[in-house]
Amino acid sequence: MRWLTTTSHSDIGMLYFLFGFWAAFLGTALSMIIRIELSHSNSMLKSGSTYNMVITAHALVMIFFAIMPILVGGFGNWLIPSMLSSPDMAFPRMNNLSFWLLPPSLILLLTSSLTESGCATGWTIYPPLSSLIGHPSPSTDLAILSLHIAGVSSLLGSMNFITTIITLRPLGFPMEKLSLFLWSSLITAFLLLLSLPVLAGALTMLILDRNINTSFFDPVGGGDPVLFQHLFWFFGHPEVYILILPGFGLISHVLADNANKKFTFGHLSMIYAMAGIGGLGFIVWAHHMFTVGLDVDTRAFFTSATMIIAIPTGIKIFSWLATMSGSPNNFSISQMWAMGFLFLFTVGGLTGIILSSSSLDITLHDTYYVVAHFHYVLSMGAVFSIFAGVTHYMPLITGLNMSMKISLPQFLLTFIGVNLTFFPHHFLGLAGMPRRYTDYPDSFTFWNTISSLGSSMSTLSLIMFVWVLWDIFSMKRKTLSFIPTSTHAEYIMGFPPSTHTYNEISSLSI
Ligand code: HAS
Ligand code: CU
Repeated sequence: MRWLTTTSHSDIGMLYFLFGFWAAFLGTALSMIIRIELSHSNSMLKSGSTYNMVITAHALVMIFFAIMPILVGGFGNWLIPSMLSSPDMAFPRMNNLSFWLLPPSLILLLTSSLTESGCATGWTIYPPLSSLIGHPSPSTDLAILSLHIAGVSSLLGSMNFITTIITLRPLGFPMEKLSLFLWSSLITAFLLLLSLPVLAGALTMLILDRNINTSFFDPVGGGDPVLFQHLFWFFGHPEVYILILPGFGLISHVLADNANKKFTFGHLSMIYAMAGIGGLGFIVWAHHMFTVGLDVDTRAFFTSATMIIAIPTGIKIFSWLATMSGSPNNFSISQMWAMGFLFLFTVGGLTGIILSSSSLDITLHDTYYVVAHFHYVLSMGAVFSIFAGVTHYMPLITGLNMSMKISLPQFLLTFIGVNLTFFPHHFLGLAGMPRRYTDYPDSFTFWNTISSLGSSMSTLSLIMFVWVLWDIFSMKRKTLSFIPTSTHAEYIMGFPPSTHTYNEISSLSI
């Protein structure tokens, strides 16, 4: 029962971790269905719609129930109060509510998949496919309600994060000296706060179109389906930066700690770079819509605005490299994950730049090239940053050390697995293989088989991670003390521990 009512940030952080890891397994199981289906030509699944139901569930589970809960909820709750030296979050009870909205939301999504033929719209839920005409069963309504609830959970969390970071700093502590994970969480929270209401608006209009005969997205009644795409991507593009920014924060700490430095190279420019990525993230959404018939000036604008994001991102990549140079590094397991992140995220970022060119995107849109791009930035960017964070902060969270003997092969297996899975997608995309189909011409068989082989390796590596965890808890190699150099506010600045008292904190809570 304690778990239901807890207001402690570390308990809630642990709940987020457990929930997120469970969902990651679910998402991986769904991805195995996808890769088994695509391991050879011809179809094993009953229909293309069943296949699309699986890819929809895979994407939504991974984005909303695995990566966001782990990176924002789990690491946010563990690290924000400890980096601020404050005893808890600003609104501890609201924190509890944020977490407990997630299980009902996930249950709604799973119920949706089990209802009639499921919601086969893709995570983008474009009408008219998601309208009554494309999806008459209530499964789509259930999926929309699930997203609504997950959105409320994230909105409550983001208000809590913003209030905590701004108001619970040690007295007089300058904002620009806050650690980079705090900054990444603050900017992520603002992105959530500004983008989620737009998604909620679009979802509400869709549910009204489906149920009470409005026609926001139906041309027959004067509506426009392209309006949905604008609203969705006004949320959707900032969302992809929501998925990666907390990972950026973690990578900064892992690299600085392993290089025995107090700060990441260019601390202030790293803050501006993250703010720049967050801000620009709001004016590039139509790069997902180059094929809907935008006029040439609009396409020129969205191409240029998107390309400019390479600048702040480049500042981050080169500052991380500079952080590593100049002092002996501790090549720990967390450093391996962080270095893997640097290389693979850059590969994914560069294919993003290629896609941002509207002329190239006309042919590449909705092909496997896009699938390759976003898995390099997500499965290898966001996921590697999670592993870097988990392996780095394991001693802080559990007081126990990890064994390099098992975790190094686990890292190598993942590294080889994900690259074998997703690198061939570039070739398939360039050859014209479209997304969201169950079958393909025989000439695409070779790279698809390699990709399915790679995905079996990365699934094995996830199972191996359970062994890593088992080893940690059964061997009980205790750490004597663990104060990562870049983690504690007072340690960095020589500030006394937080001057806030517990009473002040609880008077803030709702
Ligand atoms: Fe993306 C589609 C463009 C970053 C996630 N992206 C997606 C989708 C997802 C996603 C999930 O313009 C698919 C959505 C769907 O279901 O349809 N993306 C970019 C660009 C960046 C970018 C320009 N994406 C991300 C991140 C994600 C993510 C981060 C999640 C974690 N993305 C696109 C476009 C599409 C797209 C198109 C639509 C495609 C379509 O047709 O559907 C940038 O933020 C990346 C910046 C990073 C780098 C690497 C490091 C920088 C260095 C500095 C030097 C580089 C320079 C560039 C100066 C650029 C090292 C030189 C250029 C050369 C070619 C050498
Ligand atoms: Cu985008």
